[in-house]
Amino acid sequence: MLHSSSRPGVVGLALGFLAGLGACAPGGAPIGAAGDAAARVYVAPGQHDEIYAFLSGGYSGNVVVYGLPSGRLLQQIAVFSQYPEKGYGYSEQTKGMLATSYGFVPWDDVHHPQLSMTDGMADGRWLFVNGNNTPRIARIDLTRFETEEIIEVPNTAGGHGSPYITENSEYVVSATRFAIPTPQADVSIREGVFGGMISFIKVDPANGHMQLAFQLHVPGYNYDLSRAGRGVSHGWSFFSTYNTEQARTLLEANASQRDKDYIAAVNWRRAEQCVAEGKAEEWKTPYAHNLVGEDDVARTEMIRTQKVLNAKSCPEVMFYLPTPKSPHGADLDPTGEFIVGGGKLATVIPVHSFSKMLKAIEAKDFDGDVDGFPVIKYEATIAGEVENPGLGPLHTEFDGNGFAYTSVFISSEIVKWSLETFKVVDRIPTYYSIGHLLIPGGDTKKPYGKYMVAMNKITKDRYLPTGPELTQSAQLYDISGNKMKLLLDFPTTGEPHYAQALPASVIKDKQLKAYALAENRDPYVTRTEQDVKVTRQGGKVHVNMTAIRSHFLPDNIEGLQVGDSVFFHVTNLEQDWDVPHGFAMLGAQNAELLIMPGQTRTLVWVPQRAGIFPFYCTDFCSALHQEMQGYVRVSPKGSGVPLAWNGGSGTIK
Ligand code: RUQ
Ligand code: CUA
Repeated sequence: MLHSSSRPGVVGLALGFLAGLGACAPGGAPIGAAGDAAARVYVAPGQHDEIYAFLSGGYSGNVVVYGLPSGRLLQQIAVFSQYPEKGYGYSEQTKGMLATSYGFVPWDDVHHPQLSMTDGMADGRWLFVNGNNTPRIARIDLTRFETEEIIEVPNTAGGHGSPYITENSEYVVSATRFAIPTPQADVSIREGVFGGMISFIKVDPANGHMQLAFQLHVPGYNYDLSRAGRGVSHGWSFFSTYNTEQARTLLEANASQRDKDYIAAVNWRRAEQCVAEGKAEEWKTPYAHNLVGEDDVARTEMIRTQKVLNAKSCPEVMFYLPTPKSPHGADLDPTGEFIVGGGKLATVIPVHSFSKMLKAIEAKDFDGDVDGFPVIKYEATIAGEVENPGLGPLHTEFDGNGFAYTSVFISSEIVKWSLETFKVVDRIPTYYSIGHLLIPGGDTKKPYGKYMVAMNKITKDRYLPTGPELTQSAQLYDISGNKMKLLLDFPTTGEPHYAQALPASVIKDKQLKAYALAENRDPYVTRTEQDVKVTRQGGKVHVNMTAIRSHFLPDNIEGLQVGDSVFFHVTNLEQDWDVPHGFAMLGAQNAELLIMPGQTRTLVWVPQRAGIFPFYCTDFCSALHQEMQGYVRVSPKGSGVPLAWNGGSGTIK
């Protein structure tokens, strides 16, 4: 991605361009918006949006859900970052989700949401997202909007070209952005041999569980973005590469030397064959696999081996398609025939043809090889070049009506072009410096179309100023007619990269309303108020507590001591929709718990001082929510105050 901080030259250029646009219209008239924009995005109070959009939260580490066309923020899904609002990564049940081979890593950088697919269409079961920094892939369940699984990707640095799913969710595919020694080694930065890794992670069709099937060891370029083939190209995956110069320093100049880098075309069916023939080696890099169990508790398995297939030992597994210049996006049209490169520094948008590529492979129409991997002649695969695409084309999405839409960073615009003539037919400014763009279903066989969302890196004057940091922003466009029309600006959290969206009808009726209390298998569940209790095991005290409108039980506990580890296992006894309870304790070096109906969550508190400490419900749950509170008494270490509580068999009456 193009980070403004690292590309001052580019930003300068972009802003220069903006000055030319006269971005501030007098009198507060909508800038660049369609006259009837307000009516088109207005969703009346009480009405629902037509579309769910899942925006990556970038360096917030989470995913943000918006309704379209209103741009209303519906939910934040905690994924790679601890999220105190939900107690995610703080409660005992969720901490395991953030385990890695490096220990507990409570943050990451989310770039690309990817909906699970059946027959090339988003099926609404799961959303996968990547963590770029400590490479991981997460799976979010779309009946609960909660993260259910995170798998670390070993032998990889910069999990950027990820998690691009195949058309029947056979694999989520992930590639290395930063070449490193593979396997890791203590070598000279300048002289060491670095490699790249493309990982194929199997998705169990029954429950979505991920398993690293194999990794493909490839030359040490920066594999940037990817798409899995669909339709005619199913069985292949495509990866843009930059820094084929293999520079190790000052990449902005040193990785921009060559006219062309490559799109790597990987035949993963062929890779599967080679693995089946026993050609993969066993490597021993540890990686974490975190999964929420039947008891709703995240547990970690540290896995210590993986299958690595050296691409060189598997002839015809990978071909390089020369692509101008430092390509970023590698996107496939709905039929899977066209592979569109987004050359950040290119003057055209190159469009490769998959069928021409197969013919060129057949005819060995090669231009030599790199490292033994055939480089196919540029002319042999190219179906067309879109001229005049603006400065800095990045990503392309499709409307299913024969048009492609490419985001253009430096000149801050979207260009619409024809898949038949490869001519630009329309262009529209973005405010400002667009990265990804999204068309609902724009990466499926049948795009839903209708709207397009631009995700912009810079907002400058678009909103009320808020100190040095301004909000990032998305913009909604109408693409139902010949001309694109701007409808709406809406702020986003973190820095959104990519997003995916689907019609609300696909998932809205499948939403879980409450966890069934009868099926709660948490080891510390308390199913009725008669069962509440407090037990001491040495320095550990377990409190089996219940919450129901509008009290906790027990709500008086005595006999805790300074330095104890107190485990509050709070079960929410409610079985109604939209009645979570919260739990917060004075002085706890922790967040709150937010407990869904029927669920159990555990907060650990180590009291530091003697005294009386209140706890309370944080979620305004009823008219008597303010009354939903309790007290614990903490005595000095070694004190003789007996353990006592109210409720169940407790002795405080
Ligand atoms: S990126 S702005 Cu997907 Cu990280 Cu292109
Ligand atoms: Cu429970 Cu407020």
